[in-house]
Amino acid sequence: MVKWSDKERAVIISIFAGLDYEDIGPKALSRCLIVYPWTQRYFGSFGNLSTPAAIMGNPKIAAHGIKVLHGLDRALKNMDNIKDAYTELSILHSETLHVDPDNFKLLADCLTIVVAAKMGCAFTPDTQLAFQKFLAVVVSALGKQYC
Ligand code: HEG
Repeated sequence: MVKWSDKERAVIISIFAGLDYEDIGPKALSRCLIVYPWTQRYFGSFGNLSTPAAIMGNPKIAAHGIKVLHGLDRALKNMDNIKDAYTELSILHSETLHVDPDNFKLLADCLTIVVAAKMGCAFTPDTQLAFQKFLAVVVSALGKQYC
């Protein structure tokens, strides 16, 4: 089981408390689709993804980015059992959506960059440490039901 220090818990809770899901979610997902274009293959039914501008202006991508961020609330509320909290979502991504689990890390990295850009100087190394640890646990949990 993952251990969290009081400081890590406090940092993670405070990052999410200050997060504008409607801004950060779309930015993180669209960055992932632009920087790692092969991730677009899962969003074939989402309409125009032909240019970075099209991706950033695509309302379905924006809505899905918000949904993904809300998917992280589950980890936030279950920090001591993130693995079990993601069983269903891991099965969905594996068996139904067939998302390559390597992509979870790519999206997590894009989210880190977007959050860092938003927080500026407040995104200290300690903050980065806690946030990346949190995302690494989520990424691992989402990959758990793949075999
Ligand atoms: Mg996934 C659906 C969360 C990475 C592709 N994703 C979903 C849903 C959630 C979610 C909450 C909705 C599930 C439902 O309707 O029951 N996704 C989620 C998280 C992360 C992640 C928390 C990683 C941090 N997803 C991810 C990645 C891809 C992907 C990297 C592809 C590159 N997700 C994907 C697709 C769907 C979901 C294609 C279905 C979208 C739809 O058809 O509406």
